[in-house]
Amino acid sequence: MTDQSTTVGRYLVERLKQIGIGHVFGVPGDYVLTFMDRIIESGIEFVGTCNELNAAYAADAYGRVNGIGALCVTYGVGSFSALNGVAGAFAEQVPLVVISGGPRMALRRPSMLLHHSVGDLGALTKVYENVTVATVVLSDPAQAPDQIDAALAACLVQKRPVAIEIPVDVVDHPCRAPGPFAPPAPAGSDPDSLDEALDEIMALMAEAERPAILAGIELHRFGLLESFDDLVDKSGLPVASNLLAKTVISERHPQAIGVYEGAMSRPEVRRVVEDADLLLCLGAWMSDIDLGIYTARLDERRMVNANSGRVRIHHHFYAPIALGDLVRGLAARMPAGGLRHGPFVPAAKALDATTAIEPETQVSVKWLFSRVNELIGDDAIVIADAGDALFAAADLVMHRDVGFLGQAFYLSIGYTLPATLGAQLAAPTRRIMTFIGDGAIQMTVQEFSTIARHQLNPIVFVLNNGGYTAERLIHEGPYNDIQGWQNYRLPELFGGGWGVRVTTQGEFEAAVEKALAFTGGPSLIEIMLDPLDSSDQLKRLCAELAPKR
Ligand SMILES: Cc1ncc(C[n+]2csc(CCOP(=O)(O)OP(=O)(O)O)c2C)c(N)n1
Ligand SMILES: [Mg+2]
Repeated sequence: MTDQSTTVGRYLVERLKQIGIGHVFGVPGDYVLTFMDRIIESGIEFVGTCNELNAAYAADAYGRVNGIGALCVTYGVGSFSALNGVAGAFAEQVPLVVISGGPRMALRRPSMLLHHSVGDLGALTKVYENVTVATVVLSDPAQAPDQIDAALAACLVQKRPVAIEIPVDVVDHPCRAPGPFAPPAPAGSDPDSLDEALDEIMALMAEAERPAILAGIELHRFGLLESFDDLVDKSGLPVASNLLAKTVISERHPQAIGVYEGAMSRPEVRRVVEDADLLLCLGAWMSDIDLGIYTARLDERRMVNANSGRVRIHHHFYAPIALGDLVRGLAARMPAGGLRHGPFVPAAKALDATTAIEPETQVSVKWLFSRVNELIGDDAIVIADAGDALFAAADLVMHRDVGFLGQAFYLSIGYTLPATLGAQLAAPTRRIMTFIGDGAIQMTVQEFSTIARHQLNPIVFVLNNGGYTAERLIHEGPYNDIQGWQNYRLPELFGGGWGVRVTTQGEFEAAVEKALAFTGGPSLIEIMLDPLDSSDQLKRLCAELAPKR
């Protein structure tokens, strides 16, 4: 007789605990209520959000900080609502477990029209297959443990979302008990390919006069920050990062030069990266944003690119090569004293300036971020939304790794307010500062209430420039206007924290002083900006994106 000592629902929550899930975000529905009971009895905290899109964003940010995140929603209406958030996690390689309830197996017959479905019960799976690395329906309790383990392994190895649908009548069905969780072995390297690639890279590095490193997000996703730090220290080389990968290294590190994003970058960062006679790109993917909308002047003949399990040197490839093996291999081969390199300016030195405060002058974007740079503490996490906030935040100097979160590739506006909830629950002792536009906040504003409900104390800066400025600068039209909100009154409406509207630098100073001292709930500082004021980065980007006549 095979072991039947637990149930499918309990098996799944036990596995979630074993892989490090402490919170699950979601919204209930009749298809998922009994599974939610299993979550609650397990000791995992269920965090109710106002809608499922926000649950996905919150779980995504939780996953970026914690290493893995999870959401739990009802069938159809819940899963479809969450989809955009899951797609963002897929695009930016965030490990996320999407659990949904499902109709009873006993009712799944072609003639049945079941509520929350689109009619065809296969439709949801077909849609989710495009934004996950595994989508499973636990239709057979005997198979469910293996399906769960395989899906979670795919999530952990590939660092991308998986979807698990658990039908109502399967939740409490007996199944075998979970053993200890064996984390899946990371994808390995071919030893000969690795050796040869290391030899070739080291020979190129030894010849180069101005080598530099461009650091990408895979260093974070694959848990390589310590190994990378070691390589950076031993090499002595300047390090820039992509915007998505901002803070894979502390930006106070003496070799960290800041974010590279083509023409959007500061000129001194651009010079080091584009003039490098050998650019070692580690775990970096080059999205159009990372390339400053193709304004980047990077020459393949002077690049080594290691990502997605392979190494490309000029125009040839080595594979399979795990990024971790390459990073550790390079560190081990670095000559004592490091490599020769060209001149560079550390980000901390380039950007540390005292910002003059003129109490009566209106706050501008440039002034704001220069001032915020001085306010960032060691434990800060900055979360920046995909309007001007994201671009302006690129040049903040963050002290610690994992100090910056933003959807720098997928760019879905509204991500950051739910992300603030998720990140703060994953990192309760860190001070979160979130920068969100007046347009973006209208997308996901309800989650301010969940932040207040849990008495979390991030500081949310709402950049109110009277609409969609990023779009205005690309192409103006009446669609870029929005209904003006009194955002500073949200804490009053949602019953927690406090808010204030500021226009001048003096008002900003008073507000931020109060917010930094306040720990009883969220602070919301609404900053009134000129509609056409923007960061230098955005001005450069919009000039590139404007329709060419
Ligand atoms: C979900 C989603 N819808 C639409 C867009 C297109 N979009 C990009 S930026 C932007 C305007 C954002 O406005 P706001 O948050 O006020 O920031 P601002 O541009 O004013 O800095 C829009 C609508 C998007 N990126 N994501
Ligand atoms: Mg705006």
